[in-house]
Amino acid sequence: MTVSGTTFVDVLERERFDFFAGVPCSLIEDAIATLETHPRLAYVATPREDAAVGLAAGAWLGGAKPCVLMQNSGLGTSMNALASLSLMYGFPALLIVTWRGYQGKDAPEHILTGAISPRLLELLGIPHRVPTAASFADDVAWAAAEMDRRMQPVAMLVPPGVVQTGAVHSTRTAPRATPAATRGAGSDPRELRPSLSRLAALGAARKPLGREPTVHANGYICRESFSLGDRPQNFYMIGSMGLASAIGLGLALTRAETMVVFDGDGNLLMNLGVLPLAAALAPRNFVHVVFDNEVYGSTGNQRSISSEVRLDRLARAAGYRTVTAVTDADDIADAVRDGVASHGPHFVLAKVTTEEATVPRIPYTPNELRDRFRLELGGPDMAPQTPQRSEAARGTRPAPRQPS
Ligand SMILES: Cc1ncc(C[n+]2csc(CCOP(=O)(O)OP(=O)(O)O)c2C)c(N)n1
Repeated sequence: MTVSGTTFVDVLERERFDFFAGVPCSLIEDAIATLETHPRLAYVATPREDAAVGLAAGAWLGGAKPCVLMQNSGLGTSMNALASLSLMYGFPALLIVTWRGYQGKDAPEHILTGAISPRLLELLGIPHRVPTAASFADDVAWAAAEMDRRMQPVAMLVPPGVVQTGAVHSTRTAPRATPAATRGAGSDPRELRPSLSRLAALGAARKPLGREPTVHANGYICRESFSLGDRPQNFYMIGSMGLASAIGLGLALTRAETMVVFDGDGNLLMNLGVLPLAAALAPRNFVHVVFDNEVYGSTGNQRSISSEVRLDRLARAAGYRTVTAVTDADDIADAVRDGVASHGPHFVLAKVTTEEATVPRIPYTPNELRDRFRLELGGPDMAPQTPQRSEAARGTRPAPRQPS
């Protein structure tokens, strides 16, 4: 027995929750898909989980009864917002936290967080229950009463298998009411119409690459790229959503060769501050490619706000040296080729469809991924190379750390 996405939302509505915000997790994809198309309730897709905690505080002040939906990885992201906002002021909210890494069984990136999730909530002083499908409605009723009684957030730590998945695909199948690029403040009347799948776009972006180290954002970007052919210069992130660009930037600042990042729209939005950071530091050897399908594809195609906002315009405003927005295989390959061959930082927005290939998981352990990538860069004893930096960045950056 599982709680269907519809029942999940009905139970929350019965307890008068009327404001929903968060970052998706595949364990509750049906519940989010139900919320996305709900006639009365709104779901706000926030770039990060702590932003959802902030929105919930504002919504409560505004008279709403807020619910924040997140994966337990997002609990880490939200620590400060919970401690110095929700708990300090006393803002009630229901936190629906999915429990990846439950009982130590999951992909490597979830194991540690899974093991400490209940303790993290205890340390914060956030009461929580672990619902079963049978107890779900009672547990929501308890949480709703408890958060108002205590005037603080209360959590439900939801293990896999409690909420049904795979039965509702709102964004995947629902046509848009209006074309993405005609809506929202950052829209462009000359719409970028994606025709390529992410897999095809990855293939095009990889074509001009030789030995350039390439950091891949987590989720299907890694897996689809791996399926096109593994290379030791590929660093696959199997966790740490949002940080591929920061890792690439760290590499570009400490090495001479061109560093490529294959990012996703959800990943970039989670760490949007990297755009002004890259522009301000201005490493010449940084090529930032974003495969923008306007959804969180890896967790079930929940819509991301990049359907409303042009990420290339944000990069241009931030000050990347070149910014290109492309939809076609040849244009993607050309943009990456030009990026590798000329001084950056470069930003390439590749608009892609939501199509997803059936591809295997990355077969390497995190340590294997780390070691083979570092070996490819010259091994554990490698000396730092003189990085190519812009004039603007000179003098603002500490010297590269000596290897220990
Ligand atoms: C902090 C955190 N929150 C949520 C997740 C769950 N998660 C894994 S991949 C992913 C979607 C990534 O979206 P995007 O970068 O747009 O790439 P796509 O899958 O669409 O290609 C999400 C939400 C996570 N891993 N970490």
